[in-house]
Amino acid sequence: MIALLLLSALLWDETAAWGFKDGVLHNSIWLERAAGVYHREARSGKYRLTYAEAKAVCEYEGGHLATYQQLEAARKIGFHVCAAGWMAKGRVGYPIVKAGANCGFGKTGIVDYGIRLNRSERWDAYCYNPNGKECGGVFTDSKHVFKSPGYPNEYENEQICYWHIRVKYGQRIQLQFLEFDVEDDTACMADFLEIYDSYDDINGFVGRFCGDELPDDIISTGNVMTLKFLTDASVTAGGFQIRYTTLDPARPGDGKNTTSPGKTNFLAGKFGIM
Ligand SMILES: [Ca+2]
Repeated sequence: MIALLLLSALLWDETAAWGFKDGVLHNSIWLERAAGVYHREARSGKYRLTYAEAKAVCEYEGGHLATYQQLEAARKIGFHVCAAGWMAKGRVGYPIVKAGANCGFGKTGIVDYGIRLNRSERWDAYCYNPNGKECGGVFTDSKHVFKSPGYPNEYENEQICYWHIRVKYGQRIQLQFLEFDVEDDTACMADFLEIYDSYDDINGFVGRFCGDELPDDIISTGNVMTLKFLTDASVTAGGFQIRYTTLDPARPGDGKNTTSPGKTNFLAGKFGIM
């Protein structure tokens, strides 16, 4: 009994460690997702999570570490990640859809490292949470409307959402803000939405937005974009709806005209991710 209490105290500590601290949300970052399974790595980078930390990462948002079967189900609908992560019961592996020389030893399937005896080894995490809040994810459709979690109700405190957009190679992404109301402060330190002209929240920073003024349209340079929404521990607001559509540069007029009243931020340069 005492051991159980100690264990739950330890787990609680681990979970709390992934919450807010000094006004900064220490959490892992959102990566790919399919069939309720998603891949997470520590904010400090790849292969930094012990088994207990990986468990805490998943449980922080109401999920748990994915089982081998759940990872395989996700793989079957296209979940392909070239990074080993913890699964349930201390197993480590990663899902490969497309065989490649640099990843998965040229095979497809779950690359299985087996059940690890040393739970202090550091890997990424594969979480399972089919009922997760509509907060983040990977989108490949030609258009979609993102809503802040809970919209049209106010968003909650201590949220962190990553929306990654990846459209066809050669296409660009146009973001149009339909509704926008995020707790206002001078430097957008409390709650904010950040836009990145890349597939992560490190490169291609476009802007940080808060308040209730509708930002201008934003058009990507390439076929990927990332939106990151982060809220602090107090004061919420109405939230937002943002529509993205794809632009095909080959089609005359696309990328030039805009249906929005504001000016369009056409990002310079061009790159793509297949
Ligand atoms: Ca707030």
